Amino acid sequence: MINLKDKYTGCLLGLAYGDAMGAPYEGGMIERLVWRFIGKTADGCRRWTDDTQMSLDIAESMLAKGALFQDDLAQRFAESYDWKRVYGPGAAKILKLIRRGCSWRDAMHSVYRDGSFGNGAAMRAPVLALFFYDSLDKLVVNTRAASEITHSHPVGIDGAVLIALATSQLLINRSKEEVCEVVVAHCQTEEMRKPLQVAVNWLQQNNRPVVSVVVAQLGNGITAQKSCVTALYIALRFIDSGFLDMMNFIIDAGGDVDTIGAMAGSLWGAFNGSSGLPEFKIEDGARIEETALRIYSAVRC
Ligand code: R7I
Ligand code: MG
Ligand code: MG
Repeated sequence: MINLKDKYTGCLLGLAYGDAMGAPYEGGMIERLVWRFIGKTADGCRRWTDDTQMSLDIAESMLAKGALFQDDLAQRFAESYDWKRVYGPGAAKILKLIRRGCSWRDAMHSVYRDGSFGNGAAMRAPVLALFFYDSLDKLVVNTRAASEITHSHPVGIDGAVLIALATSQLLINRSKEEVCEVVVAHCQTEEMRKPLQVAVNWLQQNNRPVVSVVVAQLGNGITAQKSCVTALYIALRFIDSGFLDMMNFIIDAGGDVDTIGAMAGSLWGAFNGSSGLPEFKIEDGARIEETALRIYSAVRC
């Protein structure tokens, strides 16, 4: 049986591995070319992107404050913003506004009137499960609060809640069926319910469609609707296989590879622990592991 401490580091490192392994495949020709030049540290470690950065921001804010404070978190998101981490276009605008002194409550509606339904809240949601894995209610409330700063659209929030809940259930060794039950019970939007039903049916019937069918039915895009269920489905399908088998499937699926990789990577790591992860030279690996252990100590004492 994998111990909880190993699952904490597995979850956060799994997120960063999925992000860093997927990043070279994200975007068009120009983005990929730029990433060839900036995607590695001087000592050959693979860099991660906004997915990991915003997860670390949440962890550091909550560890410093002892709870989730939206004002502090918004400030940290804004201070960490760096174009080299390839943020989503709407999120980048919001964070730059906050940096210039605009309140996050005003900034969050400045790009999309109803808030963003991008997958930017979901990609950073697994870390919330590390804080609240033992209370579904607290996990939902805090995930919503952490999402709202940049993604107040109901679909953006629904995707984040889905990923946070699934992470929490895998941390406590729930079966695929139990994970699906919890996420279906909490799903609030039709946009998320539709692909979720498809994925649940595939998992129940042990139907293993080829990658093109997965992409056609569940999506591989930058919106929550087109990526969160995809990541959940792939993580559950590969939960008893190797991390690299899962990542190869995600790379073949294409699209928003770093973010589907980050979400699926954290789910896989939450179940299998860091001892199941492959050897991989990643930027700031020690810091990521230490952050997970600090959360573990804060939650368990
Ligand atoms: O969601 P977000 O932070 O992007 C995250 C993605 C991940 O792939 C990261 O790795 C990074 O590369 O970016 O950024 P947003 O800009 O808020 O949302 C992403 C995209 O979703 C937008 O650029 C739009 O294409 C789409 N989108 C919307 N389109 C129309 N109307 C999000 N909300 C809306 C909307 O309300
Ligand atoms: Mg990214
Ligand atoms: Mg991405």
